[in-house]
Amino acid sequence: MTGISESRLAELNRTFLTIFGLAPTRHFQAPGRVNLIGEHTDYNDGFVLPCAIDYQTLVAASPRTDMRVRVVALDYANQQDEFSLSDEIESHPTQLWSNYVRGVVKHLQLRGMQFTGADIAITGNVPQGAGLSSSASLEVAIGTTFQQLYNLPMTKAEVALNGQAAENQFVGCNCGIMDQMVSACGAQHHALLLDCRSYDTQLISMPESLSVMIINSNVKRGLVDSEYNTRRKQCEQAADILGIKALRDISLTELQNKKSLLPEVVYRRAHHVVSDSERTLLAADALRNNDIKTLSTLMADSHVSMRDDFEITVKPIDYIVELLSEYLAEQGGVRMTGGGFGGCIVALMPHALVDGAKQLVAQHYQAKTGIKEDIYICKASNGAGEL
Ligand code: GAF
Repeated sequence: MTGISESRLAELNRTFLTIFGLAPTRHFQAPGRVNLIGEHTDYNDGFVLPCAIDYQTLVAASPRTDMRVRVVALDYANQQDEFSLSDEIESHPTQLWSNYVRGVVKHLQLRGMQFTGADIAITGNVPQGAGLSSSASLEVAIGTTFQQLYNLPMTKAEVALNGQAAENQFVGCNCGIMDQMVSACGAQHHALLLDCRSYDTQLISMPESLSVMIINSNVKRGLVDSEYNTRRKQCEQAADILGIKALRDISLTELQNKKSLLPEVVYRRAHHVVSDSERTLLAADALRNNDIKTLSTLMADSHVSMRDDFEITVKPIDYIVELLSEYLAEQGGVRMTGGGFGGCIVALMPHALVDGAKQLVAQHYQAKTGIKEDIYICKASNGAGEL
């Protein structure tokens, strides 16, 4: 299923009415994302090329006047949370989902935004823990809800930055800005080329001839946070040794010339980041020009770089990428997408190849790995907004 179904929306409204006693006044959505290329480049001030997808977090909401926020999460067995805007907002001791809401609201307050409360019901269909940014979509959905209910003076990019601040400082995950930014600023039929230093964005039209397929390897993403933080530190170490602010500030050729300055592993980490950021700009051009052969090569190189230099892929994912790249034979592109250590593969391919690709994965993946995949065919979609 893509998009949120009418029946889920009706269930959201019913639950809101049952818990809060009145029907909601407004509805907002924020999408998950798939990154086409440029992985782990965002926190190095580099370039990324994600698109928002038609899997979303959906919020029903009404404003309140008594400085209270009440929330119910349909996808967590209708668990509830309630907190006061007059007291310091602290972490919820047991409900992780609540902390995304609390963190976003707290950071809105820290930005000096004025509002007097809300009743909120949340549901969604972004697969969780799959590397498709269900957390970022929740942060952006909550940020958008308050921005819209109270007409807060914030741009979409500021809603995204607020979500990232909540995730970094309240939830405690040191992510970059890509996921929140595309969830806030994505556009239908387009990928978003984002400069993660200036936050400049360009919409890149997706060729109509291509389907966006996401294959969820269903490999449990173990050690994600600790490995993510280790990669960040290695990138910072490389920048320190090279005497630059961030890996954004060196070209691939310069990096290669300075190889001997860096410990071997740190060099490979930097090599991935610098080369993937350069590939991202080339991929944006290839998409613009409908040059699928070049796109295919860039996505293949990106995968090899994540596998060998950044070491964030796992065997089952490498296997699916191999299967599909052989099948697509340069008529499309395929690579792992997202933070890594499990999660999803993204493949762009002519519509006519979709059924064959599904069959191929269904035939071989489970037999080889013992794990059953899920496949989503997505549409590049609009960023957050009112329904
Ligand atoms: C995760 C992070 F949240 C992003 O900021 C980004 O670094 C990505 O991993 C890797 O490209 O999704």
